[in-house]
Amino acid sequence: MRPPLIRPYLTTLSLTPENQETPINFIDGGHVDNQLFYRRNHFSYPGMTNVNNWFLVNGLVANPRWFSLQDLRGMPSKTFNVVLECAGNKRSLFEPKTPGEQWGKGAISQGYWKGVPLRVLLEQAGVMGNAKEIVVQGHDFGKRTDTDSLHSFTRSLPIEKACHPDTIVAYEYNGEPLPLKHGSPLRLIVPQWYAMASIKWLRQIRVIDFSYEGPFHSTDYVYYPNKENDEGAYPVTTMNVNATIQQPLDMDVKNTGKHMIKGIAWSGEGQIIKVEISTDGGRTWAEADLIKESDVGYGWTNWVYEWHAAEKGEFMILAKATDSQNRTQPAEPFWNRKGYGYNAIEIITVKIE
Ligand SMILES: Nc1nc2c(c(=O)[nH]1)N[C@H]1C(S)=C(S)[C@@H](COP(=O)(O)O)O[C@H]1N2
Ligand SMILES: [Mo]
Repeated sequence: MRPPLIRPYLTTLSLTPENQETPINFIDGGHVDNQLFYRRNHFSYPGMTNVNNWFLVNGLVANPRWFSLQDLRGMPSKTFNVVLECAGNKRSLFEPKTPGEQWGKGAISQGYWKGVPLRVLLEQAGVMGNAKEIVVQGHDFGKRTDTDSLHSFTRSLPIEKACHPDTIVAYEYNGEPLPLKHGSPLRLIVPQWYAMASIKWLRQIRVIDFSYEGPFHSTDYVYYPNKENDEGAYPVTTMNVNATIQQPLDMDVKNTGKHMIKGIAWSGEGQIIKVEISTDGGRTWAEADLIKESDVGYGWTNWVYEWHAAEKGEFMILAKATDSQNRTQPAEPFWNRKGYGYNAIEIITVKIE
């Protein structure tokens, strides 16, 4: 008899809109199955009969035009392993706490995205020399708690990032058409940026020569260092260098002997070059083995460290990643009012008996 199929599932934060996190402790290897990919939505899903198989490129372009799914399928494509991390990943770890979805460590996933470079589409539309930003709109819309009017999920991207050769309009995930919940039929994938930039259900891209302002751009996804005022605010863009311990689990109880400590590390700038582990609360550190992926994509790096637990007691295990820009995880998180970009050194506790 076959053993029953037992597998992890998503953790629910809210249902309408749907916000659920990946069981990150139980993700093995490189590519998250679409069923286990975290889901982050600001509104109800757009009615699929309203979502067209095409989107409009207009604004400062010589030839405003539509691009259909069929058009894109006929063009040269790129496929990358890209990690998407919500800017609110690990928000629940902030002290004092910050309002918003109380994500644990699972607002992150990755897999193979296939699509056409946005710059090719912008070139075909004849983007003009004075272009400064592109304003990207999704099909989903609704009310926000801070206004009565309806808003769509709309944000802008600097023209340089829009024209980066690896910013793509994706139509496949892990070799299948994009899942409905992850932006079908077409979504933007912006490697290295927090995932609010990777807009789902593409409806329109407008090229502009000024600084766009909108609630999902200049109210949300902004770091506000102060609780009481907006001084020193600046936009959320690239992912911070970060690491998560997948195994063992926090507060696990183990026997003395050998234990594999494993996890993931990622960064929005450059590559992960080092993950250091401490099994004595940060007094001493040793390097974990990095497991190199064959493709140089924009994915996370898996790592392992063999721990010889000789003595009994409670042990604080720390993980600290460093990237090729020499950015490393801080001991203290950078607290900000909306709780974005948490990347303090990862800590769990394990009891050995
Ligand atoms: N149209 C649209 N795009 C969106 C969002 C959204 O609510 N609407 N959420 C953004 C945010 S904040 C994140 S973290 C990712 C989540 O992508 P996923 O649901 O495919 O995991 O999508 C981004 N793109
Ligand atoms: Mo997000």
